Formats: sequence, C-alpha cells, structure tokens
Amino acid sequence: MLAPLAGDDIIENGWSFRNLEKRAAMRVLTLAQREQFEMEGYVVVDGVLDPVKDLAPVIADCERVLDGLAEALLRGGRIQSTYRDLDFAGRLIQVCIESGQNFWQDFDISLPLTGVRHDTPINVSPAMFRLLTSPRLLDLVDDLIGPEIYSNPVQHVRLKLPERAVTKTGPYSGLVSQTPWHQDNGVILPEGDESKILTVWVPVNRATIENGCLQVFPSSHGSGLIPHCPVEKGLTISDSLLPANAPVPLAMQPGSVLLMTSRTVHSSLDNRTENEVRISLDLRYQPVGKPTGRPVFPGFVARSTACPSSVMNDPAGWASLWLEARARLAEENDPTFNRWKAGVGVCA
Ligand SMILES: O=C(O)CCC(=O)C(=O)O
Ligand SMILES: [Fe+2]
Repeated sequence: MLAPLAGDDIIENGWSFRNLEKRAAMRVLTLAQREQFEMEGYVVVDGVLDPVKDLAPVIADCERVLDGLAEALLRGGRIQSTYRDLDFAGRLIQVCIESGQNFWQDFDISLPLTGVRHDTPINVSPAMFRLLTSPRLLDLVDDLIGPEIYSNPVQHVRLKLPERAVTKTGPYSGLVSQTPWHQDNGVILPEGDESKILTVWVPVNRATIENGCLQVFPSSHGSGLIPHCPVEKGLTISDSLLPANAPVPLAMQPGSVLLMTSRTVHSSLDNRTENEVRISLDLRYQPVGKPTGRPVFPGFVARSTACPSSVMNDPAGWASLWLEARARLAEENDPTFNRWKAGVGVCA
C-alpha cells in the first residue's frame, strides 16, 4: 500500500484522497476491459501505442535488417536486385520468393530453441528495446500485474508471409506462417506455471482475417494447462482437447494491443493475401522474482518502484544479455524448452 503523502487528508483505511485519485489516474484499463480479461482471458485495448512514435521505428528497424539481407543475397548471387524501390512487404516477399528462403531469425528478438551458433542472427536493436519498455505498454501491464514488472524472454517479432512466399523446401518456421492452437503456458517449462505471465500481442501493421490475425477461444483460460503435442510448427493442442465454444478472430489496428493470460487458447489464421506481410511482436511480462519458464534466455526488470536501480534502461545492456546467452548456448547441447513428448499419451 502507498504511504499517505504529507499533508494529505487521511481517510480511515490509511489511504489519502490524493493517493486514491493518483491511483485512479494510473488505471489504464476500464472496468469493462478488466472484467473481460478476467472472465474471458483476453482483451483488446485500442489506442495504446502511437503508430508514428512507437511503431514506425519498429518498421524502420525491420527495413534496416532487410537492407542488410538483400545486399548480402545480391552479393551472393541469390537475387537480381536489392529491390530498394519496393515497400517493406513487397520487398520481403520478392526476396523470399527469388532466393527460395525465409528469414525469420534475422528479424527476431529471441534465439532459436535448437542449434544456436555463435553467428545466429538476433535483432536485439535499440528500436526493439524501446518498444519492449514503452511506458504506455508498461502502464497497461502495471494495471494487471502491478508495478514490479519483469520482461519475460519468451518474445518474438513475427513477419507472417503470404502463402506464396513461404518456402516449401528447406528450413521453415512457425514465425512466418500460421500458428497452431496452443496456450502460452504450454511452451514453457513447469517452473513458470504459477508466474502469472501476461502475453502482450502488438500488431505493427493492421492484422486482419485475411492476413492472419490471432484468434482466441473466449473463457478458455479457466481449466488449467491442456496437454500439448510436438508438431512441425512447434506445439499444439489436439483437436479433441480444444474448447467446445467458437473461437473469435481478432482483427486489430496498429496501436491496439491484445492482452492474454498464459492459459488462453489461441492460434493465428493463414495469411491468405497476395501482398501483405502481417508484422507483429509478441511480448510477455510477469511479476519480478518469479521463474520465467525459459531459464536459459535472459529477461530483465522493466519497471520497479520497490527497487528502481534494478531497472534495465540501456538498450546495449539488454542486447549484451542476449549475445552472452548466444555465446553460452553455442557451446552447449540444446537445452530442454518444454515438457511434451511426441508419441505418448494424447500425442500417440
Ligand atoms: O502471432 C502469431 O501468429 C502467434 C502469436 C502467439 O501465439 C502469441 O503471441 O502468443
Ligand atoms: Fe501464443
């Protein structure tokens, strides 16, 4: 509880009127939004981020990564031009189709779960750090989990490609295509089960039913962790264990944010467009001091009133944490990231 400020009018439970007003002013979610989150396990909050101030730098950063990729591919004779005149989506699609490759890892803000090498690309850039630590996002998180906020390392940048640009042979990742039904709790180790990890899904451009927006089963978060099975795209819940109600697709505008509990069952649709790349970040935050469920990857304190000096403010410090993890993982055997085995129980 906040201590009353000197000179405040004290009311009987120890709160001052001024503090109560201050707390009310800090609330970001409306009562209806908070109720929806609690009852249905998710809520879309509009107008959280500023498309120009908060999201345009993320797109510019992806353009910078694509510049580097296109130049390297041109030098290697894999493409005929760097396609600098095309917009981001057109250029990425062209580069993928012509080179026959997809490039999720170059843009991502996490390492892969297997086969980390000393030169595995990871885009831990200042622009990405600024989005992860955006005060507007953290105010929203603060409203649900309180002011001691840890950035959980289960996080991604996803560039969902139209089907025609997804490679049919060679390496492939769920980060560029449809995501199967799962709970985020299903993709971490059991030690994080009670950590109250909040998923924050951020569309960077518009997410539509056509280009592969998310869909959720409302109120699917109440019955605990459902068994998941390893499949080509990662982990999924088998059809027979999916909730009986109807899923809801969540078309979203840039600036809006989806908040989900770690037990909410969700997936994403196929990108059925010809020319759109759905760009999004999925981030996770949890109270400080609890296991993340992915201990080999680094998180950081994003906000703290109890210990302000513990907060990571430096983009380079954040990048170093990931580069150190990469150096360590490149020398080790692949660690275990989840609890599910193919071919046993419901996965047999
Ligand atoms: O963006 C997607 O397609 C899937 C995202 C997801 O599963 C998540 O944010 O937890
Ligand atoms: Fe997810």
